[in-house]
Amino acid sequence: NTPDEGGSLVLERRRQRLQPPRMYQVVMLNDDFTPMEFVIVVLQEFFGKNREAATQIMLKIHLDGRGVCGVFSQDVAATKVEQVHQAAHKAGHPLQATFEPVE
Ligand code: NFA
Repeated sequence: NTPDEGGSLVLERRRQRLQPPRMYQVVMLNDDFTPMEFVIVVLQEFFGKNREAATQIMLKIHLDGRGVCGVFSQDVAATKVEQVHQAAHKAGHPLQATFEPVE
């Protein structure tokens, strides 16, 4: 390695060490069957939203096709998605959620 490459490697390692953990947004998808009230309750129970915020997010999903429910570390985001799927399946609704990295 040239001295210049060695310097770049040090800078790269410093940059990587300083990165905060990647965050993931849980995205809920619209469908034609899940009742609006069920979505509002899910947003309150699993995402800590109050009634007003939950209603706004639900309507955003209804109108735009998708909406962000919250931003979490990867393991927490995966758990939230699983909780939504379990609650929806138990109630017989097709409500879907997924998570994706922010940025
Ligand atoms: N589109 C659903 C309805 O009209 C409501 C809904 C909103 C479903 C957000 C899923 C997500 N009953």
